[in-house]
Amino acid sequence: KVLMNLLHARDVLQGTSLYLLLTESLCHHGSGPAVRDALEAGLKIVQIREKEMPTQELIEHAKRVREWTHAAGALLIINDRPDIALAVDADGVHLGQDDFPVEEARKMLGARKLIGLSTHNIDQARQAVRSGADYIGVGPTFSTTTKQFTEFAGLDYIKEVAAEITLPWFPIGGINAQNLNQVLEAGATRAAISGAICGAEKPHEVTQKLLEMFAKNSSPS
Ligand code: TZP
Ligand code: MG
Repeated sequence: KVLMNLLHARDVLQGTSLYLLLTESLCHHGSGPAVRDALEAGLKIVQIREKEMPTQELIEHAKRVREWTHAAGALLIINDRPDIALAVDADGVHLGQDDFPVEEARKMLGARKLIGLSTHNIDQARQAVRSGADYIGVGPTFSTTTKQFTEFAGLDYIKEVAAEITLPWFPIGGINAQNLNQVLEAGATRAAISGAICGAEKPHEVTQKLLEMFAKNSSPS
């Protein structure tokens, strides 16, 4: 069963193009309706990203999203918190450069959980591969109000990653249905998106549109 889970989570990750970062405060109609809508449209990976939510509330929230993602055959990743990923039996954790080091998180989570790492330049991407991360975030691509940055990695960083990184990787930062084609043209086959889905009037429609754009481009490899 452990091996099955391991294979399953990595298979879903390999086959997935669209990654949703779910944040309550960005959601037009609340995060529950947004994520259920997106899952119904075919989303296969969700990250709960709540920087301010008290721990107990976060656990209850994550347990609900865990049920919905399980029902949809989708992965659940928790931002920043390996402890909560374990508590709710999420599929993994997403870490930033200043969070738990990947090696330490791996000791806590074991081989069967996924660990993602945000990277902002090619040296960090290479280091992420060496650290044993399962996938990387690549950004920020465009300007965004979801997170404050001083520097943009832009489309050039996507091109660098496309040329040499073989782990699954997700461009992130200000990506939406209007600019996704630029990201795909730069060599990406996947993307991580928050505001454009959570904040949409109709998250189902936007998710469907984004998934169609990926499908037209090529399948993730
Ligand atoms: N890391 C890099 S950009 C970003 C994070 C968490 C925010 C992504 O959100 P949006 O709304 O898709 O720009
Ligand atoms: Mg973090």
